[in-house]
Amino acid sequence: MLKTLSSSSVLLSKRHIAFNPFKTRSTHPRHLQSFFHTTPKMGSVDTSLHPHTSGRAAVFAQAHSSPNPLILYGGWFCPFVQRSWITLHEKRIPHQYFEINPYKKDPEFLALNPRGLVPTLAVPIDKAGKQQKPLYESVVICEYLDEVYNDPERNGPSLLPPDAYERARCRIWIDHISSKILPAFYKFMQHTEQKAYTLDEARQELLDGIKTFIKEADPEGPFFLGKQFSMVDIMLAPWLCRLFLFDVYKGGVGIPDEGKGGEDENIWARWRKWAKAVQERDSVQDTLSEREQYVEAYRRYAEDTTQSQVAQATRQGKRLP
Ligand SMILES: N[C@@H](CCC(=O)N[C@@H](CS)C(=O)NCC(=O)O)C(=O)O
Repeated sequence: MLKTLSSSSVLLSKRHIAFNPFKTRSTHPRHLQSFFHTTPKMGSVDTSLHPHTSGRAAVFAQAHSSPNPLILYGGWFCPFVQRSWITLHEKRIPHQYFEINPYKKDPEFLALNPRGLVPTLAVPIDKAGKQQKPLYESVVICEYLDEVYNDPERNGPSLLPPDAYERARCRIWIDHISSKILPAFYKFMQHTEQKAYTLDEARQELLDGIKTFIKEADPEGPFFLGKQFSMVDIMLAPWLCRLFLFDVYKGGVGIPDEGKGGEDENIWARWRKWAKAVQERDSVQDTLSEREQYVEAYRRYAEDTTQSQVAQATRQGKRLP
C-alpha cells in the first residue's frame, strides 16, 4: 500500500504537495483505510483508539464515503475535525470523508500535513478534480470552505457576516475560544492530584472563559450573532458537546442549573439558550458519534496519560498545536 500511495498519489514539489489520493481511493478505498489503521501497537494508547465513527456520525460519514475530489481526513473523536465537518454539513458541500488515526504518523499522512494533525483537507486544484493540494488547521479549513463554497442557493448564507467590522469581531471571539476556552478545557480535563493547580481553579478558569464569551453574544440569540448560526458557534460547538465528560470524570463542569446562577443567572441563562440551540443543530448532531465512545476516548485525557500533541502542550503549559 505504501508503495501504491507514494508512487502514484503523492507528488512532492518544492513549494507544496500536490497529490491525487482520489485515484488510489477510487479503486481500493478499503485498502487505504486499513493502511491508516494497521494493528495498534501494544501499550500505545493513542493508536488503539476505536477506529470508526458510530451513531449519527457514522450515517453522515457513510453518506460521504464515495470518491470526491474534496476530501476531509478526520478522526471521529476529534473536536477540531468536527468544526470542519459541521461547516461541510452546513454548506451542503459535496465531499468525501475519510477516517484516519492521526496518532499513527505514516509518511503519507505527514506528506499531506507535516504537523501530523487532523483535520486535513485535500482540495481540488484543477477543474477535473484530478489534482489536489492539502490544507490544515481547522479555523483555516472552515474559513476556506466558507469562502469558496459561496453560492447562496446551494450553500446557504455565509458563515461570517458581510460587514468587515462584524467579521473581524467574530474573529476576536473565535480567537478567544481557541486561545482561552480550549486551553482551560484541557487543563481541567487533564487535572490530576499531582498538578500544581487545584481542580476548582481549573474549573473556574473554564467557567470564566465561557462567561467572557457569552457576555459578548447577541442578547436575544439564540446563536452568538442572533438568529443566524455562524462560524463563531461552529468553533465552540464540538467542546460544548464534550462538556458532559466533566460530569463523567471531574465531578461536573460547574455550570449552574436554571435559577441557581446567583448574580450570574442572566449570563448562565444566555449560555443555556446558546448551548441548547447549538446542540440541537442538525450539523452538530450529525457529526457526533455515540457518547460511550467519547467516554472511552477521553479517559486518557482524564487520567492525563495521552501523548497527543494537545495533551502534551497542556501538560507543559504551552500554546495548543
Ligand atoms: N490546531 C489544530 C489542532 C488539531 C488537532 O490537535 N488534532 C488532533 C486530534 S483532536 C490530532 O490530530 N492529534 C494528533 C497528535 O496529537 O499527534 C486544528 O485546529 O486543526
